[in-house]
Amino acid sequence: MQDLVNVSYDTLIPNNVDLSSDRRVLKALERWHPGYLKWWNDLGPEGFQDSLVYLRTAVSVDPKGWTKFDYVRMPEYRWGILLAPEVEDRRVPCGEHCGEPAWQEVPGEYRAMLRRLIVIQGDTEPASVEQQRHLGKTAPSLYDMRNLFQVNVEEGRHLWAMVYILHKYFGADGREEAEELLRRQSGSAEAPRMLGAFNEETPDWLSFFMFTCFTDRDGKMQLESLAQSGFDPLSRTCRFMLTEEAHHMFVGETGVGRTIQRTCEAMNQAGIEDPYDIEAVRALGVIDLPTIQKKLNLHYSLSLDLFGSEVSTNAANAFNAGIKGRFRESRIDDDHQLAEATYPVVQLVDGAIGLVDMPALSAINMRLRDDYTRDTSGGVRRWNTLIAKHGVPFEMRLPHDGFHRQIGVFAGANVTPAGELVSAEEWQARRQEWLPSAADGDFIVSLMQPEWRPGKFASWIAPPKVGIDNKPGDFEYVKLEMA
Ligand code: BYC
Repeated sequence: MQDLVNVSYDTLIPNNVDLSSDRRVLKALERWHPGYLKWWNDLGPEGFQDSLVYLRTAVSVDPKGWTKFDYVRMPEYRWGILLAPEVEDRRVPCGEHCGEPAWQEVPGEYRAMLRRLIVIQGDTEPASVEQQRHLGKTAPSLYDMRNLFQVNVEEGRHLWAMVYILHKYFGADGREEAEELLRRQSGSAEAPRMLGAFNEETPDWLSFFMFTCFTDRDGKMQLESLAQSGFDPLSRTCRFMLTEEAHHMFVGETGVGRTIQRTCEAMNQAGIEDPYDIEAVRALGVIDLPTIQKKLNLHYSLSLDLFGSEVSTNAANAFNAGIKGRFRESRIDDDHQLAEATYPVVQLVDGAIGLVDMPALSAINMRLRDDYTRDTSGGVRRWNTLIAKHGVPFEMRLPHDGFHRQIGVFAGANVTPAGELVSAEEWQARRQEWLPSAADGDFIVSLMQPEWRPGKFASWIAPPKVGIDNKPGDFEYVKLEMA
């Protein structure tokens, strides 16, 4: 019997699921592996595949010490299959089966629903790697380059996590779905990725930081919901993915924070007090705060779309079946069935935005989105503290939930970031006040000059407070020459 906490690294596919005694699944995964490597080489980080990168690899699922740092070439990264330890006597936490023993096999009646959720989750992981593949070339430091690659290899591992579940529990159609996950491509006209935000471009590093801050946080919320699943293998795999996800959001939040910090420092040094004096601020080689706010507006609104419609039968069915719970379901004090409960849902009524009480069961997506907004606002508060510390009169704000939406109640509505409904003409006329224009994009791209000397940072971003794995400031996180 294999050690189910520490990971076995003596097989081609490191794992803590005793793969060596599961010949069928091992074979299926070994057949999938070359296609995965081809995908990584073709659509993963462009260049740098021969560089030695200081990466963490999971060696255990013990939260106290699960990781090991070392120099690794990315194609040789040990992508493994790791499930959090089984919780003894775990029960279905919600819905009509609430309190029954959690399922160790796929319940037949929910097979299609489960497969769809797993495929959607799986689809986002390689999509983000594809979106970020050009960024290495313009990395503002070796520290940031390492963080990018760390995020990328772990998103690759999250794909493995979903593919394992598909192969192990979904037979021939699971294998087919696993192939499809390598076939679809972010931004492709013929076979795009499944969710909107994963077909957008990530043209610069500020977009990357916003993406890891806002879109990875949607990932966190969705994984938290799937970690509540009554289908235990899915719950366990998502629980471990969440351990890795925390670093991705750290990269995003501190990346935006360091960008803001550098802007404020440069303004202070030059004696510029007006944050809206955009030309003067840009002339300092930093990104002005109003443009950072526009990027925030874009990425936050794209990420809200990932929660689906506020009122959703799909979400109600998944909750009722016990295959997707609410955020921290097991800590909520109610009947976990939502038989009578209501939840306030945003609606457009008679040309105005209002809240209407709806059956809570149908408002599961709305509730998760509200939890997300709360979770997100902490980061924005920290950025504002930083700005205030520099004495710059500016505050970052999350835009209204109705701003710039494609999915749900607000799809197609003309809502300003402040939450006012305006005419389509007015919205279009003011669009460039709220969302990055082509010229804003060009300016940001013009700043994306690589800085690859150890310990040095590009003009527009401040160094981090501490290094990764407590390494000193001039640590060589990526060895660019072939070793
Ligand atoms: N784009 O009832 P509805 C991450 C479709 S991120 C396109 O409103 P439902 C990560 C929907 O599929 C987390 N289509 O929504 C982050 C449905 O179509 P069908 C990824 C959309 O089903 C960074 C129809 O509209 N994980 O991990 O309740 C880096 C009506 O659906 C969209 C998950 O999302 C959209 N935005 O909820 C790396 C978890 N929204 O089936 C990774 C799994 C809706 O009628 N997925 N539609 O043809 C789910 O839980 C749900 O499917 C959704 C949608 C939350 C996505």
